[in-house]
Amino acid sequence: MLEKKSIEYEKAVLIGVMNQHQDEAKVKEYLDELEFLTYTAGGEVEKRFVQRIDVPNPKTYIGSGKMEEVRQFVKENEIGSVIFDDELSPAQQNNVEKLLRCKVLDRTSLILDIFAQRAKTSYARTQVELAQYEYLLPRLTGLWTHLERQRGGIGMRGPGETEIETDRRIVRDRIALLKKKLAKIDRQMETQRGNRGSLVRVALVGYTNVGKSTLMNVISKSDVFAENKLFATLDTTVRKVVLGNLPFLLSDTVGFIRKLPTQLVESFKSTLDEVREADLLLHVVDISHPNFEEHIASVNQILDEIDSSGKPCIMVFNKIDQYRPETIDEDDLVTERTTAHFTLEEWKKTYFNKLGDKALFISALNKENMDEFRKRVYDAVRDIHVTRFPYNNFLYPEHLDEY
Ligand SMILES: Nc1nc2c(ncn2[C@@H]2O[C@H](COP(=O)(O)OP(=O)(O)OP(=O)(O)O)[C@@H](O)[C@H]2O)c(=O)[nH]1
Ligand SMILES: [Mg+2]
Repeated sequence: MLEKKSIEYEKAVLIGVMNQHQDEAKVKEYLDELEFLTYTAGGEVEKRFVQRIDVPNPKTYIGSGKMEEVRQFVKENEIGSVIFDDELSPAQQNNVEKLLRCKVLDRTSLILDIFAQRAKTSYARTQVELAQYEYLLPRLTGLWTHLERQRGGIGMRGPGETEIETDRRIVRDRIALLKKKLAKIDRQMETQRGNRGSLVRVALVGYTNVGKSTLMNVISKSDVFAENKLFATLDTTVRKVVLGNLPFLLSDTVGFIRKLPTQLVESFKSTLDEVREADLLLHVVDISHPNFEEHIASVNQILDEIDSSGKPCIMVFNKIDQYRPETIDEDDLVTERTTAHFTLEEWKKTYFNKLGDKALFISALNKENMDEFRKRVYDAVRDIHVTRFPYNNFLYPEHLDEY
């Protein structure tokens, strides 16, 4: 019998704010990404609300007039979730939920939700669950302090308080348990990594959806899940790859994103150890994305957070087949030329100037420029190999025609 497949998308609205640091174009880009996240999580965006506001309202994040507009829309259109682009304080989330009477998510909880849906192995699931509880804990506290302030503490003792205290205790116990479980898996993983011997280790890193897994599949002939959604990969895959006569280990791991929740960075410690312990990073960039330079900055920031920014690194600009610069009409005398109008050649020049032979332009999908990619990776791995095993140098002469 044929399986009847119908995907039901939950209706959602997005809320963003415009301030001194975020102009209209920036807010649009951020909300585009939030919409992609929402779609990945199984939601369909019905409308975006944007408010010009410099200091967020401490109670409801956006002002009361805008909130009323949102409330009307939510009520009339059977909206399931309202999603804010920024992190809400526990009190704000609580207040807004009461006002709108629907689910209220922020960027962090949305990303956590996607990770929860996508975690397949028990290891990934444990890491996500830990991050979720870490997110929840101050929110239980927030609920309580919020009520306490309102009612002055008196009358709050009794079942209400006990209930929250119990909840908090349960969550704390669960966090302790998950941490223990992860510590145990961490030790196993460490031993596993130790068993891999002294092979040079190369890690694919980059923003989510840039093509890391696709590239992994091309060069290691493996079959890692790749998809046009965010966070297709949560677990790390490691493959032994041989280029010419040179074997090394290549790992594909979780993608990064702007404002990656700190809870996730912490609980994915072991997954990220693969990056931390790598000898060489291949920083993959989706050059066809209008925001790719900001993506590079976000990735570099996270690399810095996990003490990995000083490693040898090759910037791999992927998806050159899909790159389209913005154009200016001939009779348009107003629009100024910016980097958005750069041709691919101009980008190449820019990055070759900046990084020399540490920049590379390819299409993993069409297998364009893959020979050069292999050569650069070979050279970089060989450099590391000969410093590690100087006596072994004769094994790896420079015969570039071999691979
Ligand atoms: N046009 C084009 N699309 C590509 C290229 N490389 C990858 N893609 C597509 O980009 C999407 C994301 O690819 P993945 O390999 O899953 O990306 P990833 O970086 O592993 O993503 P996460 O695991 O989600 O972080 C898929 O739809 C790929 O088919 C390329 O060179 N050109
Ligand atoms: Mg992937």
